[in-house]
Amino acid sequence: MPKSLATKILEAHLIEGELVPGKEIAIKIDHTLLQDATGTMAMLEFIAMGIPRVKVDLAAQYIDHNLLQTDYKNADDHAFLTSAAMKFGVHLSKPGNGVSHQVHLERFGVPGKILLGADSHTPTAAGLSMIAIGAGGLDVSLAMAGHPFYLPCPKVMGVKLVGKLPDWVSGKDVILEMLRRHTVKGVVGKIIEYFGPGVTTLSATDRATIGNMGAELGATSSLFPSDERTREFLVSQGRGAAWQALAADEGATYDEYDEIDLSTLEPLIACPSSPDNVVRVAEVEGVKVDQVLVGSSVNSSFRDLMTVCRILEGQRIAQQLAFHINPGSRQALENVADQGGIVSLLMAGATIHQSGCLGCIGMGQAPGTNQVSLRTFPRNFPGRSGTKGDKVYLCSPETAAAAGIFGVITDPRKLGAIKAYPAVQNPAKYLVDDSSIIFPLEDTTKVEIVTGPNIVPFPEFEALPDTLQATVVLKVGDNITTDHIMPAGNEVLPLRSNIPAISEHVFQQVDADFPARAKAAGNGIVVGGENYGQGSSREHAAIAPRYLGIRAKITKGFARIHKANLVNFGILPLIFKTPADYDLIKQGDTISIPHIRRLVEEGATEVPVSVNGKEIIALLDVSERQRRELLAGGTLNFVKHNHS
Ligand code: MIC
Repeated sequence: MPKSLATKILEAHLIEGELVPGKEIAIKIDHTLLQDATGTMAMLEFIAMGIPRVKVDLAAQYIDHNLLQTDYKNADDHAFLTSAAMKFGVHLSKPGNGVSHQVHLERFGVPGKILLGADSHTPTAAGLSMIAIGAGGLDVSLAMAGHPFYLPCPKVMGVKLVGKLPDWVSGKDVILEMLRRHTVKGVVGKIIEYFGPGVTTLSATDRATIGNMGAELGATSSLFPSDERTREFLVSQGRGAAWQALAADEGATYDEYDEIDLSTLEPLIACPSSPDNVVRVAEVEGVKVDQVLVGSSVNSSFRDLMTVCRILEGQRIAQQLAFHINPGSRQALENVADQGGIVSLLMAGATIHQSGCLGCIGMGQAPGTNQVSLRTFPRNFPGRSGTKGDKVYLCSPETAAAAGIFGVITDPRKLGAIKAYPAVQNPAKYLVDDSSIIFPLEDTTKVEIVTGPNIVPFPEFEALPDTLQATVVLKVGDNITTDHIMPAGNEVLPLRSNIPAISEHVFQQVDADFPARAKAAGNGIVVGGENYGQGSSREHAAIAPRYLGIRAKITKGFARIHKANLVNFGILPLIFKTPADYDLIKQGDTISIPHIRRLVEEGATEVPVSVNGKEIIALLDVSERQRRELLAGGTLNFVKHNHS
């Protein structure tokens, strides 16, 4: 039977299970990716496993998130990560070298391999035909130690691309169209495989943009064939030998289908405050813009930056508007400089920052009160910019540049009156400079791991009790993001290796009293709506609530990575069997889950829960392996007990 490309790559990596959608499978991981915000904890977890050297083909540690050094904390973490990477055979990309996803695409990605990254935007590597999956730090550290990665086998959704993008429309508009159609929860549990004649019209970096924001659809991963455009990109990086042709078999069928005619797409924009709140740019024209940010984890490649340079060439940024560039990598910036783009940016009045995530996770660049900010970033969840009540729009580099010139949201096609569409191509041969990467050492015996006071020991967590009595500490609605649960930003991110300290910020924006209430309750439960925990891969959104005593979450549904993280740290991920039962529970209620230990042990998928004297049924949809981890109080306890 003809197979999809996703099926072929998964089959080649399958270690346990069968490729039956929804059933747990274990796959071999070829590459791992850590960034610094998730990486300190993941590296500590790796160290705790006592393995002398990573056991994957290629492991990379990037320093791209916590770049502001307002005190010793981030600098301490950078020193720790550098020393640990050198000790364990991990490639280390230094601060300022770029965003993990962009650098991995440029320097390390290999078609047909599987990449596991402790960052939800890891699927950017779709641009190079990799199955790249975001996961919690613990799952990535286990992969570094040579363990397989467990996940529910995804369905494969085939999206046929036909036609060619019109001028002033680019990769960002394709993924915004997907978000308009499918919403932030529409693709949970699926890999999106793009195919069809339109694929060859998209460069590797446009494909990377589309892969990156597949995370916003809830997709497990996104995938493109490896074709001439893939080869062209690898050759331009001096890595042509890594290329191989990969495609679905002729006549392959998919679990679900969609089709996009690229030639009919228009410039699109995601309005505040969700990536799926998508409209045509033309519909919101005229909104006054205060800030424009181009770059960070998506739309920060050479093509994206150079497009902005060419549009701004000979123009001036509108007065009272701040226009910032966050290059995706040092390499992208060097190549833009090489082709004269920097002068255009500077003369237009743009500000150029170091390569990194920066404002995308609230590491600086927060907008002012009531200000409108247009960003080429992947996310605009409420408050994520660092400003409460923020008004953040997501758009393409073309739309960002148009707003920069006109000072208001403007359909970039109107720029056609000023100049021809630049239609920037990636260089045939990039300037390549790997001097900001520390490559693995052969002999690591002399490397000492450096830790500072910012790194505090990981807390002990208890095993699952026989019966759980707990208070509903918080009830929230649909689409709660991990940014709601565990905010990022300049104040909180430096606490990622200090669980007691970071836990004081849990649900900070939703309900500032949450930490105190949860601690006072002893055992706590959080009740949520659909797609609970969407967004980032940060395992701190599970560890910190667990530290505060949260033992179960009962929701109408979970996002994939967050659910796995909950199990990893011993929190029961329960789902209302009857969604209307959500209405029976209110904050402050006492809930009892009798004999929960026995039920988990016996493999029960339906768990009776007593709420105010009434019994409701919650579903526990976890694998055998996850049951053992839940019983132990989390994966670390499970691993410790099974190795002692
Ligand atoms: C994000 O974009 O939300 C982040 C910050 O990159 C996270 C990772 C983290 O919280 O450290 C992600 O996407 O997984």
